[in-house]
Amino acid sequence: MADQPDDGGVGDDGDVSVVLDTRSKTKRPPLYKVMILNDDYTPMEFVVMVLERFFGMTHAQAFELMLTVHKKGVAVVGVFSHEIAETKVAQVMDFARRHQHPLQCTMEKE
Ligand code: TYC
Repeated sequence: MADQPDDGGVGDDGDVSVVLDTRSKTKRPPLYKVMILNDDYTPMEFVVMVLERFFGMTHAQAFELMLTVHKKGVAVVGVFSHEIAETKVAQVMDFARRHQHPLQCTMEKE
């Protein structure tokens, strides 16, 4: 009885049956850290404005994070899906360029 060779999911009627594994192999989409980098020229107030405008921070939060970047060189300003992260980076880079500041914003897979 148990000695029949495995039909590989193809029964007598030729239909292919597959056992679907419904356990939690659902992949969450990868998240991306958006970071801003320190430089010697972008005014502190401009960085604060960027953090308020594009990352929804209060003035106090923005000022504190700006100081962290100023002192440490870089900081994560938020974590987003790939599409949102790309949009944030583009918005910041465009805003900085239009104001002729060298502020850099990058993203990195978490
Ligand atoms: N270092 C700049 C200055 O002294 C301020 C600054 C902070 C620039 C954060 C960029 O991401 C930055 N004017």
